[in-house]
Amino acid sequence: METGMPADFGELFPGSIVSFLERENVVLFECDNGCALRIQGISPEILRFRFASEGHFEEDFSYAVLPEIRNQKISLKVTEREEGFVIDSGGLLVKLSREGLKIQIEDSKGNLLSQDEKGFHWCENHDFGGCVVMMSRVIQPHEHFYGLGDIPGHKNLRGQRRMLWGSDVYGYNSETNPLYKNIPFFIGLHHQRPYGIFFDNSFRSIFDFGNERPSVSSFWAQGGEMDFYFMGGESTAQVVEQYSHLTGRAELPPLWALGFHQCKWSYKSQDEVMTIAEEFRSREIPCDAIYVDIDYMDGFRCFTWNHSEDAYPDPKRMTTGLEAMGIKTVAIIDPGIKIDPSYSVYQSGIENDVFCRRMDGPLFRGNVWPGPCHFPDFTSERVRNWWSDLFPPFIEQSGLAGIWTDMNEPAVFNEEKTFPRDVRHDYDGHPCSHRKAHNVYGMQMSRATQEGLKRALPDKRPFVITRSAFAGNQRYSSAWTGDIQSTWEHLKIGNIQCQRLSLSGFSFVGTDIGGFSGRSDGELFVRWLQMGILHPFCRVHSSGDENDQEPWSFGEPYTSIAKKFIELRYQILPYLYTVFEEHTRTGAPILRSLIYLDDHDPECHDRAEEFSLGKGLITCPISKPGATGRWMYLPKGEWFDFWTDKPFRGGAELWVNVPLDSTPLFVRGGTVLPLSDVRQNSTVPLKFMELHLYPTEGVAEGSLYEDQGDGYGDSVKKEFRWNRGTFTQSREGAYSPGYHTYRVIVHSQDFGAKQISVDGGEPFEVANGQAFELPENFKEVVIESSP
Ligand code: MIG
Repeated sequence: METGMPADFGELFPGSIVSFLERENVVLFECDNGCALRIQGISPEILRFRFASEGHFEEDFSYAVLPEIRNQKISLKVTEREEGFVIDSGGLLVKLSREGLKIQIEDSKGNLLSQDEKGFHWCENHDFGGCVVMMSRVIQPHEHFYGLGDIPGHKNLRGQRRMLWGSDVYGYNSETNPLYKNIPFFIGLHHQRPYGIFFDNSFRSIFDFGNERPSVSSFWAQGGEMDFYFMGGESTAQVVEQYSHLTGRAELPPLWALGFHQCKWSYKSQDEVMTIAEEFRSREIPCDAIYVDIDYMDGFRCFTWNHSEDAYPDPKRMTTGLEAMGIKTVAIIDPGIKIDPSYSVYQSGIENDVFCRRMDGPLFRGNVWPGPCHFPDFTSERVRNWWSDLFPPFIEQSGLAGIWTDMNEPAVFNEEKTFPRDVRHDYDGHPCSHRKAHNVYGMQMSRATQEGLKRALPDKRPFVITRSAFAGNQRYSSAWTGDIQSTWEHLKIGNIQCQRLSLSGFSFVGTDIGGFSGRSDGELFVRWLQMGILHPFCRVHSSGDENDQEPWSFGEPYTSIAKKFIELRYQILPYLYTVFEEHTRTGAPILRSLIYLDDHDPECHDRAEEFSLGKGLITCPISKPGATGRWMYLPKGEWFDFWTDKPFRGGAELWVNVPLDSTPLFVRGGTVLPLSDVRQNSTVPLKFMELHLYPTEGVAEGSLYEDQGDGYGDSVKKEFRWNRGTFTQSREGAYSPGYHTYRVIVHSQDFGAKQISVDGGEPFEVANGQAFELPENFKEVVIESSP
């Protein structure tokens, strides 16, 4: 792997501290050899370290961390000692050595979190100027590492070395490195103490977790500043929330974006799309969106349609027809704009000078699907505006509801697979080369696209999906894991990638269900779908090279099983939506890795396949052919089998029998799980809402967020609490859903309702003690039970 080290690489180190200064809550240390270190407290649990080898700091700018967060400054208590300085933020304690600026970080109880090995060091970059900036730390006994975006391979990164340099990696595997996304954030965990490091640097970077030297973890980048945030917290969950505080939160997508989506490369004509849609409806398989891939375009010219009779003669007719069936249309857009003087987007791009240039001035040309192309510089606000303005007429003419941004690593069909390094970028007023802008290019494209959708459809919440991403990308779009292969191994890889992304602040993610390249079979498809319906983003996609991959493509029994699980997706939709809404406020991931659920439990450290959806549901996908069951681990606490209601004590491994038409699925004891009726798409009004109670020691709680599914109108947040037969609902917000009744189902053998009194009214008898109806607006219900 290219390490980014110059050939005559010589490491340089800080000297000894000669001055210390505190200004506006930032502390600055200078060394006798001219280097400088700034430490800033963003919050008691988040410290920012910036190191400048020649003492000059760059202008403070970041695509990942918003200025209002970056500029938070709490006061730090600094004490000078003989061997160095102690800096106390209230939550973290930094011990800085006078010689060599080495840092040791402890939590407020004095527990060691991080200890420098060489610490800050650098070498001069003779080819490009500036420095390769490096940091190395000692790996602590039994330390594990998690996070880092979409990296495949084992969930625990210990022993691995990974590069971040967004790349188009068709048919990648677990060794492939780098991948599409660039999220320089990881979590370390040792002695039951987690911490996080976010390296806010967009140059090509490398993270080594004991690969080169077993006892050292290090990270470095080919340029820019050594600028990182160190996060503490009581638990991995808190560290993840610190990171999400730094890099921002997702907006709530429209509800339809959480439905089932169908995609293929490509549905070649609007007739074919309509046939697929009709097939969904005639088979009564729910579906909320169908995607059109690059072949809808006229010669791959973005923002155009191939209007020939056998392609898409009338896209508006198609999208209107689909809309009438409750299906939205999402179209792909690539960054490459075909060089064609008769093409309006090209003309406008030239007139407005939006395309990236080589260092001496000529426009950069690269081949992609349309042939030679120019590429907008999405790192310029002016260019993003130009791009956003392309959407209103395009959306208006074609009736699209969402946009899929692909090839935005950016991918080019050349040897380097991307732009040459000398290509120039604006970087929002900090002009630079592609070396610095590469890793944020896809993020800025999805940002401009989200803004484009907001301009086109101001009353709707935007839906964008991206392939490449940088830290903070969750603010602009959802993501999928790229060109995954149709194999059992890749089902597992996709599972881990989604968990890793969620730990890295990016929860609205999913895989190409069934796999993208190669050939799935019915069993693999169904097993993959059983996982996919529990991912925040749920879309079947395939390259279409070898076979069709619609829910009915594999015949029986697969079609019926696929239908059953897509229906389950719709039943859990109110729950998923509620979890998503929480995610937008708190940053708590939607999809949760075992390590997030319980980092004190060593069983949760390395087990990779189990994950939960929100707090209440946990699964462990079947990832082997021919399996009729599997071992899985339930975290501590009580759990109920979703299918049989059988209770289990967590903190133990168990064998789950799951024939092809079932999947391991457990509900956490103490949950109130809202499930709705099955609809053919998410815009059909609900008939009823089921509230499934899974009491533990007589108590269960849950919430339900509802709104009209799109737009920015009223909403309601309901909190349910069940306590030994007393059931209360408190609500906030004016939205009132269309249904009037809750069906309450108590999943507890030792409870049987006899008489129910709603809001102090006359008690009435119930026939079935474990299932009864309540008015949607109840406040308090008292239930007399037997035995
Ligand atoms: O070079 O648009 O990952 O989902 O179907 C391939 C065609 C380009 C790669 C995407 C894939 C998409 C395909 N694209």
